Amino acid sequence: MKIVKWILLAAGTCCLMLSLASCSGAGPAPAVTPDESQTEANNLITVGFSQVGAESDWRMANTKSMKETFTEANGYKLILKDAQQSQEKQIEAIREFTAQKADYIVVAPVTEEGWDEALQEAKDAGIPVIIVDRMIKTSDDSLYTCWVGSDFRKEGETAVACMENAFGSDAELSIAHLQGSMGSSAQIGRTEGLQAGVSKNTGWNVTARDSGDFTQVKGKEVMERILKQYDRIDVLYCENDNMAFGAMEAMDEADRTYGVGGEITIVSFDATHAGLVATLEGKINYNVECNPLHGPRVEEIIRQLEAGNTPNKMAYVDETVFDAATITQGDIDARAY
Ligand code: GYE
Repeated sequence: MKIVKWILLAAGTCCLMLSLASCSGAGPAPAVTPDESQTEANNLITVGFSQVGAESDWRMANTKSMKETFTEANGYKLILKDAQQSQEKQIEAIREFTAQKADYIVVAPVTEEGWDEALQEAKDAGIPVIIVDRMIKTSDDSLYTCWVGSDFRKEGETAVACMENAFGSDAELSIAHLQGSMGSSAQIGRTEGLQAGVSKNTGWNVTARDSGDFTQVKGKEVMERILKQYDRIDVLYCENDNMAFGAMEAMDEADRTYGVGGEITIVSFDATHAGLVATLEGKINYNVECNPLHGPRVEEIIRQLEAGNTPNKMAYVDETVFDAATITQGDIDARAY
């Protein structure tokens, strides 16, 4: 393909030189070299990426990973659209990428439901769609080529196992549950994990439950309300680090203690750099990892597709959990996000 383009370009250049020579009369024809940058631009693989937004540290790290991977130097042209948490904007972006005839469409879907129509249009245009991070619900699996992300239900189960170890299964617990963006896979899976723990451990009660939309500001607001309403909270089950930071502000202002040796045990998710610092400081008791570095994973999928191979339809990322009692500075230093 590259060779064909170069031959055409070289032939075009020769014609141009000949015609310049014939009409200019005297003097040598000016040297016309192929526009190399133009040639390279034509060979780039175009990737349209519809990102959820910029709601959390996790999300920023995810965007950074995609930007660092899909560079021109690596052979890509990345068209990144930030949907500011709006599914409508994501659908618009998918339609734009389809109209632009992108080589690949990558979507980090804000919620699970409601993608079929836009994905069908992409499929009809012959554009492979890669779903990343959260998952979609569809009755037709052929609407996407593959998915890579986390097992959110398993993350929830890991968090519950930490609570069982800490309190024992017959403990009486009053749990405040701060949920992420409703309808997102990360919220659904982590909530399901907790629900399973509550059904199993009969002394566990979810005293308060509300969504903080994965943001620090809303996490603080929701926690303020919860603290005003309930005197006894044993565990804050918080579906991401940023909401935990907001909740900590609310607890500080209300003079409620938390973390190691505190009144309220905090279980959080993501284990971002700042989240791990808070874990090492003993402010967060347990932090379940969620890895946002999907850029290279998506690129590997694209490489396989370019080579005519069939990548795995679904790929889960390996993840761990950090405990305030055992985390080390080395764990934080090893963190790339
Ligand atoms: O946990 C949260 C972000 O979908 C895994 O979204 C992602 C979640 C992550 O806003 O911080």
